Amino acid sequence: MTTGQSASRLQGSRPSQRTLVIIPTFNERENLPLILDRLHRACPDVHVLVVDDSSPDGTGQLADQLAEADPDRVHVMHRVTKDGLGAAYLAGFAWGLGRRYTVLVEMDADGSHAPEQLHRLLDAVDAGADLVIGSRYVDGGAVRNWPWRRRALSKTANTYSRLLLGIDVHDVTAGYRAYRREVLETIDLDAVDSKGYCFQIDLTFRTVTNGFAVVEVPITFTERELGVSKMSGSNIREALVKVARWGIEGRLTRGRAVRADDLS
Ligand SMILES: Nc1nc2c(ncn2[C@@H]2O[C@H](COP(=O)(O)OP(=O)(O)OP(=O)(O)O)[C@@H](O)[C@H]2O)c(=O)[nH]1
Ligand SMILES: [Mg+2]
Repeated sequence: MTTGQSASRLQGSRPSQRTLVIIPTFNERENLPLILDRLHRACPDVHVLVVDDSSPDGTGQLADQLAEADPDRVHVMHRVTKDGLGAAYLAGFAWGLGRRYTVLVEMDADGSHAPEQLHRLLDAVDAGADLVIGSRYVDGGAVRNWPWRRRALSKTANTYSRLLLGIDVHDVTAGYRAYRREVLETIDLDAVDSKGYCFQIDLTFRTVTNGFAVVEVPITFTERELGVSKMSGSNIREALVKVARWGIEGRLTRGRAVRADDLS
């Protein structure tokens, strides 16, 4: 008898054939139609889940209209209160894992994560990576239109996290990522309570310590042109305190972070 896995290998199927792109939104009315249009032009086969936290600007209702126009590919989750990026992604992961998606992607609504570069992440998953990070800080990666203060904050956060956690990932705070479903099924998502961009560090650390292969592929990150940032001082404090705690607890079983070329 043929197992499911060997059957899919025989048919030559790739994990990225069933990809869900999760887009959390809070007040992204101007950006949402643009990003969905770009995404489906670049990758017509991916499905999207918009996770909206009752945006006062009506992003949730607009998402419903977009889903009505494209019911197979566009889905919407409405949450009652604004509860941070981390909680929105956790809800989105649960939705995707409850369905048959094999790759779950994180993407911002504000255009910072170019849908035209999504294929780089998906190709690396298909080549065997468990988590692919769209990285600003590997060769070929770039940041466009960021003021020096944002650059400095991001670089400092990455150096701080790398040193304290002892993980060999160059862009640990990056929010453009693709997870193979097995990663999210394995790591203890119920224990994750990081809200802001610390969520990305938290999940990277858990992925690495569980021994999964993390690959960074270069992307060009572009500062948002429309709408306002939700980055706050409390986000930064949360990351500082938690990363220090994880580092000090020394609960590191060091996993292996590899670059794309290590897999080939
Ligand atoms: N559902 C939900 N989405 C959120 C929340 N906070 C931020 N987002 C979304 O998460 C994505 C990233 O948020 P941004 O405000 O761009 O934060 P950032 O990218 O860290 O900051 P910038 O660099 O200033 O853009 C965007 O799509 C936001 O709309 C939240 O509390 N709930
Ligand atoms: Mg942003």
